[in-house]
Amino acid sequence: MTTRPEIVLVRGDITRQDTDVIVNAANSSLLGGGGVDGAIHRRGGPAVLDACRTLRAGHYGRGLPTGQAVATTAGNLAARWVVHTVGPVHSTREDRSGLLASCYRESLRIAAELGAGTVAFPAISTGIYGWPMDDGARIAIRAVREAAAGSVREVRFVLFDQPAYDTFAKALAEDEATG
Ligand code: AR6
Repeated sequence: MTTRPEIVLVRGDITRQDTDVIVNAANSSLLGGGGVDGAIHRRGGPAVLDACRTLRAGHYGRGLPTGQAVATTAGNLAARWVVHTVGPVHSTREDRSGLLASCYRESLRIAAELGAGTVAFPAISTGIYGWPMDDGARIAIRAVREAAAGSVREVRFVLFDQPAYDTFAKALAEDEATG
């Protein structure tokens, strides 16, 4: 029997989470940036960047494609691993929601491969990549509900401010209502 992970919403800073995995909203270079990415590298320290550089020197020589995910050490963070994923830049001309769902699905697949019990996600693509929060929240919750999560018993969405938290709470309630 596979049990679905519990979805938990918290308002806070993802770099402060004590989950086994924290997910980074990275870019395909894997070499850092602003937003969540900058905060994770700052608090995780050089071990995270070193691990990313090693990935770039090996299998990910061309970078990590949008919608995919890869794990590294979490360095000085409380988490055991960082799973880096690359969200799509929002577009009004093209539907990229499948790529955004893939970020959540692939991150959970990697977390389960590691045997992680708890995973913290930021609202991927809803910052610098411009995704509207309500749509980003709906896609995130649906993707997590539908994913094969293996060992993962808790998925924690870490929302940076109250409007983001409220938007996720509404999307979660609506998703539960529609089954
Ligand atoms: N904890 C939790 N959520 C946060 C934090 C934090 N410490 N900091 C920001 N957020 P973003 P993206 C929220 O821009 O849109 C980077 O330069 C933020 O309010 O971090 O996927 C990468 O290198 C927003 O709701 O990620 C890429 O180039 C959400 O996290 C690019 O940004 C995601 O915002 C990725 O852009």
